[in-house]
Amino acid sequence: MEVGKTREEVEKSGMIDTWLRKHSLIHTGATRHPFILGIRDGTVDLSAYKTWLGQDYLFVRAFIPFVASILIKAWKESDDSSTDMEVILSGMASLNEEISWFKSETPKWGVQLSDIVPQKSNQDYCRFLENLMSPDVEYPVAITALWAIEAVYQASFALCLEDGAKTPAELRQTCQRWGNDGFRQYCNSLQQIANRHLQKASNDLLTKAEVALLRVLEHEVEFWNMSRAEG
Ligand code: HMH
Repeated sequence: MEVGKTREEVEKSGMIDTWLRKHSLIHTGATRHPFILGIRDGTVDLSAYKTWLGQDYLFVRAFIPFVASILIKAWKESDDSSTDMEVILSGMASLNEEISWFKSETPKWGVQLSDIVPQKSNQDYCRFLENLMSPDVEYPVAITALWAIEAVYQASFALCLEDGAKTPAELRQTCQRWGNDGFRQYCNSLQQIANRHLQKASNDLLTKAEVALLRVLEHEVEFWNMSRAEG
C-alpha cells in the first residue's frame, strides 16, 4: 500500500481502466465500429465519409465551448490543477487548428460548410455536451467525458494506421489527425487527470462519472451509425 493513501483510494486509482473492462462491449462498439473497420480495410463508402466529415465539423464547433467549460472547472478546482489547465488549453489549441482543417478538407469532397444540416444523432450528442457544460456538473464528471470523447477517436483512427491497414490514401491524413502519437499522449494525460480526480471522488460522484462515460460511448456509436446510414 502506498504511503498516505487509504485502501479505498488505491482501489480507485485506475478507475478509467476498471470501467473500460466493465463496459468492454460498448467500448469495442465505439472504437471498432464498422465505419472505422471500413476505412481500415479500404471498403468504406466515400459518401459515408462525406457525411461524417460535415457532421463532425458541426460537432467540433459544439465541442469547443464544452472544452472551454472544462477549462473553467479546472481553474476553479481548489487543488493544484494548473497542469490540468495546461493540458486542456493544449487541447483547445489543437481544436483551433482542427477547425482550419475542416475548412480546407470539406471543399475537396464537395461539402459546403454552410449547407450542412445537423442530423438527429449529432443534435442529441451536442445537447448532451451542452448539459455537461452546466456549472452544476462536477469537474471529475466532465473531465471523464472529455477523456472518453477524445479517446474513442484516438483508438478508432489509430486502428486505421496500424500495419496491414488498407486505409485509402485520401483518408490517411484524416486518420493521422486523431491517430497520431501526440494525440495519443494528450489522451493519456487526460486519462491521468481523470483518474487523479476520481480517486478522491465520493461514490455518488463516481457513479455520475461512470454514467457520463457510458453515455459518451453510446453517442459515439450513434454518431458512426449516422455517418453510415446516410452514406
Ligand atoms: C463525434 N467524437 C466526435 N467527433 C470528434 N471530433 C471527436 C469525438 C474527437 O475530437
